[in-house]
Amino acid sequence: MFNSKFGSIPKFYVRAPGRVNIIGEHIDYCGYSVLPMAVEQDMLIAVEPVKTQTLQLANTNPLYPDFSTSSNNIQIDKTKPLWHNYFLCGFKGIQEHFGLSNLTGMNCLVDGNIPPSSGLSSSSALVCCAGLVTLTVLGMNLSKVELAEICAKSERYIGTEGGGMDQSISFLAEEGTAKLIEFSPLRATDVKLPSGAVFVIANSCVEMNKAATSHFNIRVMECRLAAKLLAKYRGLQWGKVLRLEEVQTKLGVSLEEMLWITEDALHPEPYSPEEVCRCLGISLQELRTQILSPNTQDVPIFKLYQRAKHVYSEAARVLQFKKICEEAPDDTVQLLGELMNQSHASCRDMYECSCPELDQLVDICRKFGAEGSRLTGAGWGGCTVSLVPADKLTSFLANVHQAYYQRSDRNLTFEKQSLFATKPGGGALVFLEA
Ligand code: ADP
Ligand code: NG1
Repeated sequence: MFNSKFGSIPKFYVRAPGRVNIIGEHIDYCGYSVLPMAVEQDMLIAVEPVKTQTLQLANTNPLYPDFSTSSNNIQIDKTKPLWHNYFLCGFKGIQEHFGLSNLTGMNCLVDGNIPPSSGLSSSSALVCCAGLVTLTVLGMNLSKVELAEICAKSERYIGTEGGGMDQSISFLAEEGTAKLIEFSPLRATDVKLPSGAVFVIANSCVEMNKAATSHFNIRVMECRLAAKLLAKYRGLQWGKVLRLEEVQTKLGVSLEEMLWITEDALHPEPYSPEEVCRCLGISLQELRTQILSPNTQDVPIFKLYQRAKHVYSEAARVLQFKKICEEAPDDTVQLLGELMNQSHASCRDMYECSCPELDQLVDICRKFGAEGSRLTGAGWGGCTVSLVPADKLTSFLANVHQAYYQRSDRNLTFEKQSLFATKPGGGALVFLEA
């Protein structure tokens, strides 16, 4: 296909994987550690550097139209998350990092098999793959940590205020192990998953694009506001505080204590923008221009208590999960399953990032043998991840298939991509011709 598109052959190939987040949802952008693993599904880009300053992009999937632009004038339209804009995020991130204005052009063919808008990070895999493509064309070197940080920052050009989990695992993943990803400074530690159980991904087949809606950014802003109100309540300089983790670190208290402080400082009733302004002693104009993102300017209410409760309790669950994996007691699988179930309940009730289909799928997975099941990724659709004892895997897959995907009232096209067991995969790679 490369040959028929560009009349030449690729010089090298780059792949970057998607991921499944096992536990630690919506807390990376609050500064807290998360526990993902790379999946086998990935973005693969065939590349030919060219002498002209033109960037030509094509895709093996006809849903994603060809695109061409000058490599010296990269414009990313935040209002339309078209596929090529994700490529441009990675491209621009590397270009800016090296302060280059004159980049050579390239011909690229993209081939991806990560289900899009399903919580398995197809967007970040594309951004990371494009970043690594650009670095390779330039003949420059960066560490995996540097690449992950650049790509996490540059994916925000699409308009979403995400954390760094997806880009970090895409670069730092290693086959056979999940990773605890910690931030500031970014680092990844192996987490040995229990033998005797398997992680199974099931797609609810409800798609939710993070950049095309404001759901995701509203949550980021609610956490930001909660952090500021908590900091002010405890007499900290709240002006520069952006993340809930900063409040905990500045106070030097435990996550459990942060849950009590949240109970004292915030109320469960939603906050209007006017109330937030009164609490912080700022004007509506300041709230909008100095704190909120462009797509959350007119949000009528903010649920600060619920979001902070989710974040602090979820951060604690991640640490418990890792500890159980390390200590490996006899009932490891059951204990891990319980934490995953608690995580789902918190995402559903406190963070409100589930949806009826995800809740139903989680129930079906538990009914047919999962020790734990939860939504994974941003939510509002997308996939669940379930922990299934290995001896129950075959019956689990057959029963979930029948109960969720074969229901006559649902118009689902079941593909191999919809329900599958997964193992920790490796990270991004460059394949050079010998
Ligand atoms: P995710 O949770 O998978 O990261 P997003 O909604 O954030 O979901 O991003 C999905 C977007 O990523 C798609 O709408 C598309 O623009 C882009 N994308 C995903 N897969 C591909 C692909 N194979 N080729 C081109 N673009 C893709
Ligand atoms: P998805 O939508 O699953 O790729 C998003 C964010 C993550 C993280 C999760 C929720 C981006 C690129 N990704 O992931 O950073 O916040 O939601 O845990 O913004």
